[in-house]
Amino acid sequence: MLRYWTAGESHGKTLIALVDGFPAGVTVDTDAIDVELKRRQGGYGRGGRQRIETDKVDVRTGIWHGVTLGSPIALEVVNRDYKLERLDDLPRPRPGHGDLTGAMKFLGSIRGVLERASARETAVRVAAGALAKQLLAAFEITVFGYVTEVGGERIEPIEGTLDEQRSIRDQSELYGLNLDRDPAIKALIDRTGKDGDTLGGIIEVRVDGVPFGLGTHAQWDRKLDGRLAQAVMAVQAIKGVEIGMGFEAARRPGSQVHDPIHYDESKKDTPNLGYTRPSNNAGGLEAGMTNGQPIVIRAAKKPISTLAKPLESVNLDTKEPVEASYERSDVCAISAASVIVENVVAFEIACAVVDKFGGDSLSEMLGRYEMFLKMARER
Ligand code: EPS
Repeated sequence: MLRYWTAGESHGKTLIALVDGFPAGVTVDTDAIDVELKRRQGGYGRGGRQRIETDKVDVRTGIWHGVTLGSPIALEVVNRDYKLERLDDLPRPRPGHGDLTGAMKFLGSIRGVLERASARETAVRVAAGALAKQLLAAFEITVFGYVTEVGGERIEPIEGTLDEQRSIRDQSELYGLNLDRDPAIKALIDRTGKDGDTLGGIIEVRVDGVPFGLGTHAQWDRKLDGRLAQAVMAVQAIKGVEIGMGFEAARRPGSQVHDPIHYDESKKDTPNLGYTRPSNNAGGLEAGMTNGQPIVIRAAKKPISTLAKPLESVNLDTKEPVEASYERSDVCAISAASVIVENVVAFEIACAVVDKFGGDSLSEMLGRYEMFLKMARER
């Protein structure tokens, strides 16, 4: 069973992800993890913190000569802006953050909760996901995330191969797939920032190369759609998750929702084993299991809750009305969120691959994977 936990506060000494159950024999490329960390720090509309930090991963345990051992892997990203001991409590809770809820739940300070609730923690979730991608690469599974909406403005993705789309995304300061839309949306982010306000948006993640049978229908907590929804919803500020056609499927008759099943002998050596579908409204998942089609998952992110022009709040000591506190923050972090969601999805897919083809080492897993494909083709 592959899993991970994180530790660390936004302005604490360090951030750590502890990855357990990762198979032996995977060559770890830390530069590739750092590329993802850098992408997470970027995107148009980010705040001053990203000029202080240069996030880099340090693989502290679980590798030898650059190869995983099958033992727990501790990933560390050190905070340059370590100042937690010098920070005071926050007096006035910000609507939308964990300030009020956390202070009540823990009968304590706001600072003690906000430091852990901050999206800074996602740096090590990205590190864990980027490590998981290196396992998925051995199975030729790719995970690709991009922004499709910012503050209600659509970025209609331009069609193309994965390489073409990746090249567009990596040129876009918004991490979208339509460079023509960027100037207007960047101007919107600028105007919003000047007004002391913030913006959210929508992210889409596509997983290609997925074989049949990841996840299972047999028990509710092992259905892969449920697992993915939990991982994505658990990213800071995500308020909605859709798979495939998502909410739109509720508005249509079944004949316009379900993907017909065809067979194309020439595709039998691909992950769909020849079972092609003219549409993919299911988003690659039926009965909690992958169906050989790409997984498509969308996430809705609310705007950052720290507003330079603060909302109404209450002083927790006097109960008097006050303006919410303001601390340095971002105007729009949707691009960063696309990197985070991409990587948490990658980790969940890697968990499902380990569940299905699990072994102690990558070579054993690959052997089982080949055997499964052969048996499924012959079924
Ligand atoms: C973040 C670092 C934080 C914020 C942001 C995400 O840095 P600081 O609080 O020092 O400015 O920019 O955190 C939040 C959005 C939040 O709500 O706490 C990061 O590295 O992603």
